Parts: sequence; C-alpha cells; structure tokens
Amino acid sequence: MSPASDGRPAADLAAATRSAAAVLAEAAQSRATVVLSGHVQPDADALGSTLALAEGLRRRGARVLATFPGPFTLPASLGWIPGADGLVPADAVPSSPDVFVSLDAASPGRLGELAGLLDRAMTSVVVDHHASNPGFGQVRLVDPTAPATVTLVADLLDGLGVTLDRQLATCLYAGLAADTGSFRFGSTRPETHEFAARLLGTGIDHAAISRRLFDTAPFGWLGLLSVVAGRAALEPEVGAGLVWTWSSTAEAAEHGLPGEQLEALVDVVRSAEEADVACVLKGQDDGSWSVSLRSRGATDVARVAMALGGGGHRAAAGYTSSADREGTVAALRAQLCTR
Ligand SMILES: [Mn+2]
Repeated sequence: MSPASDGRPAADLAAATRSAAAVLAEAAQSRATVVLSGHVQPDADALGSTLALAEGLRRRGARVLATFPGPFTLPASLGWIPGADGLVPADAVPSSPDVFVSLDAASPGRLGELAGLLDRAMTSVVVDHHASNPGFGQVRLVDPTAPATVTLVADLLDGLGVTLDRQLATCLYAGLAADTGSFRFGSTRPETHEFAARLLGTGIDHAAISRRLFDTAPFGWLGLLSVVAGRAALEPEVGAGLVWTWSSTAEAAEHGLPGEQLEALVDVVRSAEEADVACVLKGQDDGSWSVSLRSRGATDVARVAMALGGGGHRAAAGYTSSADREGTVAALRAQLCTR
C-alpha cells in the first residue's frame, strides 16, 4: 500500500471516506435533517463543496439545509454557483440537527456562530484538506494531500451512489479550479487532472466557470491594482525574501469595489521572483487586518500563519491581526526570520 505524503496510509483515508459516506447514507435513508456549512467568507471550494454535497444528499432523500457563517453575503464571483440561491442564513438552521457537516473549514473557529453545531448535532462530520486542521468533529475525512475539499466531496458522492451531472460537476469544478490555481499549484496530481476530465465529461462550461471566477472584475479593479501594486515593498533580507503591500475595504470602496475584491491582490503580488513569501494586509471595516500569505516553496506559510493565530496550507495561508499596520508587519518579519 502506498503511504500518503503525510505518512498516513492510503487505507486509512479510504476507511475515513467509507465511514463518512455511511453516516451520510444512513442520514439520507432515514430522511434526517442535515445542515452543511463551509467556512466564514466562503471561497469557491467551500461553497462548491457545500452545494454539491447538499444537492447529492437531497437527491438521496435527506432534509438538507446549506448555509455558511455570517456575514451572509456572497461575492459576485460565486453567487452564480448552482444552488447558491437556496442557501439559508446561519440563524435559520436548526440548532441541534441530526447531522452537521463542516466543509473546507480548517478549525472550529472558521465556522463562526455555527461552531456550536459540532457538539449539538447528533453526529458531526468534518470534511477538509487543510494541513493545519487539528482534527475536530466526530467523523473526520481530512486529507492534507487533497488539492481541494471538492475532491473529497466527489468521493462521498460516489459512496452515496449519486451520479455526477452538470449541476454537481459545475459546483465541484469551481472548487477544484480555484484551489489548484487552475491546476498550476503543486497540489495538482495526475488524479487531479483525471477528476477534472471526469467533470468536463458531464458537459460543464468550464471556460465560463473560469471566466466568472478569475477573469471578471469591475473596471475600478485596474485603478485599485495600480495603487496597491505601486506601494508594494520588497524586503529580500527577511527570511527567504518578503514582498508585501496593503489595502483596505475602504480603499476598495473608493474604487467602487466590494471588499472581497481585495482577495485577488495576493495573486498579483506573489509574482515577485525576489521574494519567497508574498503578503497582503487587507484592512477590515472593524480596523483589524486580514493577512494573506503565499509561498513560492521555501517557506511553510501554514506554520507562520498558525504561529500568528491563523492557518491554511503550506503554500497559502492567512490570519487576522488586531495590531496596527507596522506592528502587523513587524510580527510577520519576526516569524519569518526565526524560520
Ligand atoms: Mn479548500
């Protein structure tokens, strides 16, 4: 048997998949109430995972409520994902459902006000692929080698005997394309492309999905980008090299943009070849900084983010800081220099 790259035998993963699928199949068969949620400020993987599994369980007979932690607003780049119009706010789901499924959430904290359902549900199922996941929930399907949570959801749908059609495949492809950076990141494996081929085989419009996810923004984005890229600082002496910049929801608003548009900035900043780590500080309405980190490979930014109260993956991670801008960057420098 071939061990997974984290040292866990592949057989353990297969057993975890079977256990989670069995719990969900039993819930569907007994017409149980299942609440599903991704992490706060859901991305395409969290949302695609939630909506695909919700639809699959619905087809198998479960009473399903799909939600995510507040604030209950979706970015325009995600609102088109099939089933998104059926999402309900977190305060509209039963507080003690038969089953609660957490998707793509690296820690209970990422479930916001829904974290309590991990204990209050009769059964809680955690499906995730973050390296920083500490292990929580009763039934755990956590695979840090999976390129996206949607690949784990596809295994569950197979286990439930749900046939992938265009609707489900569109949800799954959105998560897969987003988390693999359109198959550019190191997490992409041969079976990732095989999975993508299976999804394309259902007849999905993958070009339209990618255009909506990656290549669509209001004209104001160009103006914001020029300002934020123009103030980027390169600090080659910090760790294996740091490039960083900052913006804020208020600055985005000056360019007519919603705050979530700031998420795309780090993908531009990380192209600086002199720095192993790219960082964008995103000022929030409450004065805190939401910090995005990316690594070219030499630095494990999941560890850096965890040391600063957050989490994520080896090459992509984040955390929140309540210090001021200089204090936030100083704490990051200190972490990078001790590595
Ligand atoms: Mn993910």
